[in-house]
Amino acid sequence: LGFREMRGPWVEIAFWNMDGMWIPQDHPAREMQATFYVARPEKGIVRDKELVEIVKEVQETGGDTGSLGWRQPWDINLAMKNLLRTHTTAVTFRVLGYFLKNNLVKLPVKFFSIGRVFRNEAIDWKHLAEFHQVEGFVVGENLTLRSLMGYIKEFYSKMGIRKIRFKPTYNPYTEPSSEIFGWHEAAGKWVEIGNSGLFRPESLRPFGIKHNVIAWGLAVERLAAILYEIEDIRELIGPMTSIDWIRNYSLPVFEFERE
Ligand code: FB9
Repeated sequence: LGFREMRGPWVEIAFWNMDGMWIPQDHPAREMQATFYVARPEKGIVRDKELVEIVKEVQETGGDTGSLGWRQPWDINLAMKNLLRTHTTAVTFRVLGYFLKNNLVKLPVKFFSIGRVFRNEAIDWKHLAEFHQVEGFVVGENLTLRSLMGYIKEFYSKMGIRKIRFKPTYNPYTEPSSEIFGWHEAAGKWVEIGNSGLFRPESLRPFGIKHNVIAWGLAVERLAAILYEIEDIRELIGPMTSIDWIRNYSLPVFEFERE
């Protein structure tokens, strides 16, 4: 689909994992029971002081975005805390902060990432403390919710999923936001196969981006669990995984549409 791959660090600064995309400092995702914080070194740095200034403004008052902001004091110390990234959207904002803020790329810009993310969640047959997130984003002229839906349909059709539905949802950094559902023939039911949205002006303003930015994400382990008909996600990653299965697995027989 003409996307370039982007990568980022597993140990991230809260600034890139949350503050830069306008997640408020009292958001539940920040709490210990959702995020792994690093004790040593406890803090990181963001060299772009001007960017930090604008993020503070937009967090507190909305700055000149027309938004009211979160109307609470923004503490830079919280934003400099080191943590294990909870989503690869942190990579997206590093790329927005570097390539787009410094006009190093011309539009349309299409990047994707596939990387490990960490959530301090209870481990069970469906949840792991770490999984691989896939994320794609596009910055371009006149992108709309329809463009996002179009990209998502094209993306999943490459994996043989053609019947797709969109259900409104909430993310602190996107509005509108939509859960993505795919019709799973074998299971005879609609399965939630991802999440998506248009980044908020408050999330884009600090990076000087005036264009709409569309993005979506999913979990590789969920995809693999359905494709390989695996009940317990712990069979896919972690101590319960059988090395023989990993070594001898063959790709499921679903045809990627060859160009
Ligand atoms: O992957 C998910 N489901 C899925 C994906 C593919 C699949 O393959 C089948 C062959 C068709 C089957 C299932 N989900 C996202 C949906 C649910 O499983 C959800 O309950 C769990 N989600 C994870 C996070 O859980 C806390 C999956 C993970 C997830 C959720 C959101 C994003 C990424 C991964 C995102 C995002 C995003 C949104 C807006 C802008 C940028 C990124």
